[in-house]
Amino acid sequence: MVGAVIPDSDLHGPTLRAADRERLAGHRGAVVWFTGLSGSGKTTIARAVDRLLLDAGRRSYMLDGDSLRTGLNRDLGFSPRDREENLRRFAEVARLFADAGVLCLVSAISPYEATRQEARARIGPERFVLVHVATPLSVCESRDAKGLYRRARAGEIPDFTGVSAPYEEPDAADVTLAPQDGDPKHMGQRVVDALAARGLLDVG
Ligand code: ADX
Repeated sequence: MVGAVIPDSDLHGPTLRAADRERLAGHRGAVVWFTGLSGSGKTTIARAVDRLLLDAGRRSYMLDGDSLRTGLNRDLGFSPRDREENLRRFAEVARLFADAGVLCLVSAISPYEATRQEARARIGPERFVLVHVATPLSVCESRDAKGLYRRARAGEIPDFTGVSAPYEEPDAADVTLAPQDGDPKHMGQRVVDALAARGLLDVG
């Protein structure tokens, strides 16, 4: 029967500690944070990672800029202050997923080094993996899947990352992916390999 024996201590502290949940899941709770320009391929690679993890029996969940910005973060725009708040909320939500024993895949431009470092510190460096999708601006702009670069160049979108707002290259990415590293599926596999090498896909 479920819950037949409940230690008294569970009624007074956190009911299940993160370690208990990880044991249940069979792997670590962690955050894989993809940073890079708009159109760099962050979300596509995160989808590949999501699929690979699911097929390997690991629980993962994706949070991406476009989806959070229509809900939780719909009050926020693209000023430096709003981007910082956007990413602070990303980090808080991702941290909860990690506590729940899930491998949380965050995909957001996250253009500031300081904000990425704050996310790493808040979530915990032992369970935070920064993936830099280092697709050059010229490539992102030539793809222009959403037509945003063209509009930004025409002055229709202010503060556009890479055009009229900064993107600070990460100082210390755990994984760096460039176009010559292959297609999104190969890149996804590289990320999964990095997670395995860090011991995040099993409980020790
Ligand atoms: S972040 O800078 O705060 O991390 P986030 O990843 O949530 O950005 O959102 C980026 C997405 O919003 C882009 O992929 C693009 O579709 C859209 N967008 C709209 N306006 C802008 C802008 N001024 N700069 C960058 N992206 C924008």
